[in-house]
Formats: sequence, C-alpha cells, structure tokens
Amino acid sequence: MTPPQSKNFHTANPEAESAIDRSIPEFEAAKISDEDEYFQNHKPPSYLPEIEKEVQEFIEYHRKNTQKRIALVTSGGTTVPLENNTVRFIDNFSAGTRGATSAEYFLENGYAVIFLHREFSLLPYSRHYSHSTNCFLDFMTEKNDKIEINPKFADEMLKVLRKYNDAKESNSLILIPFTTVNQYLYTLKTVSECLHVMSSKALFYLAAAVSDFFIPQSRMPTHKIQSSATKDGELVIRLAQVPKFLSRLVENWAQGAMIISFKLETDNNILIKKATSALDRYHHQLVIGNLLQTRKKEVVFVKPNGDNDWIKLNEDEIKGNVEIESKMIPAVIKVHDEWIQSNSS
Ligand code: 9Z3
Repeated sequence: MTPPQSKNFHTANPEAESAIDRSIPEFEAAKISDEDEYFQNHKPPSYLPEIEKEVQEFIEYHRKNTQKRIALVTSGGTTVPLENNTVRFIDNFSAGTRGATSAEYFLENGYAVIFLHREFSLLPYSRHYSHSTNCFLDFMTEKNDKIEINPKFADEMLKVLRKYNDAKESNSLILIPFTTVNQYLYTLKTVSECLHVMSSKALFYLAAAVSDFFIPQSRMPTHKIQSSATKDGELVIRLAQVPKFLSRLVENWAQGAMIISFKLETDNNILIKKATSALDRYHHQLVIGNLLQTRKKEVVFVKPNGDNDWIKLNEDEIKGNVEIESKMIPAVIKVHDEWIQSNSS
C-alpha cells in the first residue's frame, strides 16, 4: 500500500557493528547538591505552571472519581540544542514506539496514563496511522467522488477508534510534550512531585531515551554558531554530563511509587550487568533491559532479588505482528500489584 520507493528501506535500522558503544564506566548518581545546582543554573520552561495545573487536575480527577492507578510513561528521545535560538541540535534514534505502544496496553488494563513524550514522536492510537511507513492516506479509498476507509482495514481501524474514544471519554490519557533535555528534566520533576499523592499506586515507566550529555545554559551561544567559530577547520563542542536524576526520583520526587527504568545496550554481553548495576545504584524496583537491535522482539526484566526474566516473541508471534508490549505490560502490572501489596501492610 505504501509508495514503492519507501517500501522496504528502513534507514533508521542500525548496523549492529557500528552502533553506540555504552561500555564506558557509569556516571555517579546525582546527589541533592547536583539537583540544586542543575535547577538553579537552568531556567524552567515558561509553560511549566500550566502543565503542573493540568496534571494536578488529572490526578485529582482519578483520585476522586475512578481510583485508577496512574502510570507515567516517558517516551521518545530528547534533543540537546547547540544554540539558544536553536538551529542545530543533537538528537537520538528513538521514535517513541515502546512508549506509545505500552501506554495503550496500560490503558487497556485499567490504568490512567500521563504520557510524557517527545513532541511529534509516536502517540498512543494515532501511531497506527502516522509516520511515513504507515501513511494514513493508504488506509483511504475513493468511491463515487467520496472518500472512504478501505474496507480491508475497516475492522482493525474500528477497534483502534473505539479504544481511542474510550480513553478520551474516560479522561484516562493526558499528553504532555517535551523536546529538549532541559524541558524533559523539569517536566519529569514537576509531574513526579504531583504524583507523590498517589504513593504506591503511581507507576513510573521510564522508556524515553534521554541524552547523557548536554550544553549547560551558561555555555550556550545565543545565536546560530557561525562557520567563523571553527578552529583549524574544526568545530569543537564541549558537552557536560546530564546528572543521573533517577536517584533523586527514587529517593525524593516520587518516594513510594513503583519505578521502572529501561537500560539500552548494543552488546548482549553487558546488558544484564549494566541493568543490575542500575538497580544497585538507584534501589528502584525493576530495570527492563533491551538491545537496540532486538528491542521489538525481546526484553529482560532484571529484578532486585537477582531474577532475570526474559520476555520474547516466538516466530509465530513475530509473523502475526504481536507487539512485545502486549506481553510486557501484564508482567509489569504483576510486579506493581506486589509493590502495592507490600506497601499496604
Ligand atoms: C529504552 O531502552 C527504550 O526501550 C527504547 C525504545 C528507547 C530502546 P523506540 O522509541 O525505542 O521504541 O524506538 N529506553 C531507555 C533508554 C535509555 O537511554 N536508558 C538509559 C541507559 O540505558 C537509562 S535511563 O543508560
């Protein structure tokens, strides 16, 4: 259905050999002083108070009316601007598939979802018909001078439409955007603090691919970097480390909530080790490990008790387009059930 020239090429698929090597030593977890320093030296986005109000209303609505659990799902990649009036920025590969797909399964399983996502990345429900590999126009057809849904796709589309309308009518989904890493950090902190009232009924599912490096505001040029700024024909950019705020999230911002982080690697031999070391450092409840090359087919749940549980799609499931998130989310919810149980006694 898609135009022939775009059918089989996926330029975003990585060559395994040349993919990112993350085998560098881990950074230190951020301390309170790192938090103070970062938030004192970086301005919050101007719209943050509006987001805070919307999120608070959303949480209050569910606390009073539905008693639903609330999942904060982060999704997509952050940008690192090179200039204040940003012409250029550093980005990463994430399209937000994991986050958008997982959000749908949380909603289907009775959760309310705060979807903190990279603006213009994939969204729950509309993801089925957006982006160039799934152009919405291919789902339409023309008949007697009128536009119609192609009957071939109508049943599937009706299912998606119903779920989308359910989420809207039950006020179960709120979409909160970010673009830069600074916007992401401020918004994550604000939303986490709002979720504090939910205690163990809040679940953090941190699937966004957040940059490890950035240019601090104090060093950021106001205007577009000129070619005359190069030295000997080279442009040298000095990046600072983004503080590892997961420690602050666990210890302070979202104390009592169930927290799941993701660990992305490209080398199978270090995945479990890196995921385990994240658990040791941050003391949260679950790390979901995945490899860039196989992330849509297999993930591993690394738990504080030493268990490593793989979730994999078999050949039939892959052929049948089963989404791995349809198996991951029920498993996540089981862990959340246990977390709520252990916090209520
Ligand atoms: C993930 O590992 C996600 O599963 C992916 C999803 C980003 C791989 P897509 O958007 O990809 O569906 O294409 N997210 C976390 C990645 C990350 O940067 N984790 C940090 C790390 O590995 C820890 S917070 O160090």
